[in-house]
Amino acid sequence: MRAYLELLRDIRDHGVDRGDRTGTGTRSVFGRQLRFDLREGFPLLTTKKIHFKSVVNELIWFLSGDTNTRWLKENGVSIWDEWATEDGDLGPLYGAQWHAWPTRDGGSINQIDYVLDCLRNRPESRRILFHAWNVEYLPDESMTPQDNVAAGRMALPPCHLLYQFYVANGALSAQLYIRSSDVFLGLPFNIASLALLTHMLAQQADLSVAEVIVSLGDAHIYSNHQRQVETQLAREPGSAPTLAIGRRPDTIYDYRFEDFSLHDYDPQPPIPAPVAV
Ligand code: DHF
Ligand code: TMP
Repeated sequence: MRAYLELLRDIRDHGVDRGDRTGTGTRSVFGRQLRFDLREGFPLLTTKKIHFKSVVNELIWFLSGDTNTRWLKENGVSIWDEWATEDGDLGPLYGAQWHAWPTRDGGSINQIDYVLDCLRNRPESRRILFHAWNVEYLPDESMTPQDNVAAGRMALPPCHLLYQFYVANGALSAQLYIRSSDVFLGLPFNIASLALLTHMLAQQADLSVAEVIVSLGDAHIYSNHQRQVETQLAREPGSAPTLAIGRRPDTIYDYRFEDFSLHDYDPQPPIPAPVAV
């Protein structure tokens, strides 16, 4: 995860100060790429403790097609609470678009099934991807997340948008485009989630794993994360943990938190930071 710490330093030292939608203020750079080799370990930050349970359960929740925070809450995850309605509703965001992209005839397309079909039957395809940027359901920027949900739109437009996969020598790689990246708070989750998804798809398609790559559009540090960034940069990274998956579920939709275990994850203490809503 040294590349992650270098990105924080790059933004701190070379970024441009800009206003943003939340009114918090950011320092940002545009267009960066980070690569992690999954054969060298699982890319989870060691310079602060990451709540791995939130990463796993959020991904299981996305894959199930769920867009209500109820199941997340029941499973100890609160990272989506600020954007949900009182009923826990978030509108048709990630889960809906991944699992059930709406079609003109009133049906839906499961993009995850499509990806698995490609990995199993056409691994050399250059079309193995899924996308969440469904323009018809994007929020109206002049409205609150909750009012957008009430109007049938997403609470927040997707940040991690486009997932593409590549198979060579029986090993799976993945690249994710993130249009807007909260580098201190969101990015460690996004990297870990991409790595986890790659391990799950590889297991389901009988492949080994290779690299994960994140490509960032607007990569920013919020002005109220500056102190936390300095704390983190003063810490020395430890070695990467490894991920073990305890069984092979029948389908990509049957994973549970208990199926995953991290070995040798010995992080430094958490660094709390406010999330810009
Ligand atoms: N908005 C903003 N401004 N930044 C985000 O990263 C973000 N992420 C969203 C939704 N909206 C967002 C969904 N993902 C946290 C992590 C990921 C996430 C939302 C929030 C977070 O608060 N992380 C804390 C504690 C996590 C926990 O204990 O479960 C952290 O310290 O990592
Ligand atoms: P925006 O829609 O104005 O770009 O605000 C979204 C914020 O959320 C932005 O700071 C990026 C951050 N974000 C992540 O970094 N990763 C995520 O997975 C999500 C959902 C949001």
